[in-house]
Amino acid sequence: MPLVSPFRTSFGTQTERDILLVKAVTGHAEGWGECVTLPDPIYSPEYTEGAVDVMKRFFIPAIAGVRDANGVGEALQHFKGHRMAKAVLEMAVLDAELRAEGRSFARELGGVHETVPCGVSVGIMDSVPQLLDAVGGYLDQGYVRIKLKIEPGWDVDVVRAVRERFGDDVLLQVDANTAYTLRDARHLAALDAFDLLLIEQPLEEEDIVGHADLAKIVQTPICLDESITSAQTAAAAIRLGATSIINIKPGRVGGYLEARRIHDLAAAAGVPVWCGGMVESGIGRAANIALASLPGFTLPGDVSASDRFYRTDITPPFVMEDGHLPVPTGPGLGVAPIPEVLEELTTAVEWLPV
Ligand code: SMG
Ligand code: MG
Repeated sequence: MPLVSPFRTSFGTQTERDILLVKAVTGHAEGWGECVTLPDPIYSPEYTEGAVDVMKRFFIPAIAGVRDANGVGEALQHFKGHRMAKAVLEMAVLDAELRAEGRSFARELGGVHETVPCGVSVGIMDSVPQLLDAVGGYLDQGYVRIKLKIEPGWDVDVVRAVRERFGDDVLLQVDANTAYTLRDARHLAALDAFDLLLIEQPLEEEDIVGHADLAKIVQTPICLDESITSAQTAAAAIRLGATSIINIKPGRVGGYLEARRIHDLAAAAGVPVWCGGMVESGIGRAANIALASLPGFTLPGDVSASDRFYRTDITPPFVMEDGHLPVPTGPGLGVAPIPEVLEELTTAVEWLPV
């Protein structure tokens, strides 16, 4: 799926999204899952062809006979890692299960809101004026929170320019996607002047202690993304003082059920969470919106309208109203791919009987 404009982060530029969808066909219903891997292992160690391989070779045979989505997690637990691949299988089975029972994702997960506020993630650009135009455009559309991607050379001055142009009331945060080291601590502390909601994942994924050290130097709250791969790592990061806010991405943590566990433990620890995004199509977006409707999601997520990334979505598009998106209420995800659109975009199909 072509993106409406290039999306640049500290780890690369995307101009299109190559999406792996999984359709689970049970005796009772069909369910959809969207895998959030990228084609290359540059955001996480996983990558799309690797996810396909591990699913075919190990995961799909292992889930033969499971009764429900909980069973998927249990059947795959003894396999290490590959959480995005696990997540998409669980998601597709959960969708099928919920559709058969007439329950929505939001209801199943414990959602409490009918709409969720929309934040938008704004990529690194060629120039500051270009970025200011983009941010202005998103604010005009009604986005209630802006996230700026940063990297060395595109950080303090850029944030200052956005504050100067749009004022102090805009909810603003930054995401480094691991682009810094502890040696940059003083430099990152210069961001404290701009009243940011948070700095997302400044240091390497595995550097939990480094984030705890950084949190003592920088006043802006540290929010981990890449580092949080499970409820266990979330609990450890909170306990060590490495993160005071958590970005929950269901794919990264192995699925929506683990995402809910992180939500629950964060709430118990008084740690706010928000829902991250992986440039999902309407399938993944629907489930993310449902997750974002849980009570502990007290900050706007990277939950944007379909047209933030796609001119044509594969589901009926999610359209923002007043800075919010409606939480789907229909059975399961509440949306499914539009057959003709899906067919036109499909490059390969494989049917794997379990
Ligand atoms: O879906 O709105 C979105 C993208 C949000 O910035 C976003 N995601 O590190 O949080 C992140 C990045 C990863 C993007 S990789 C596709
Ligand atoms: Mg991030």
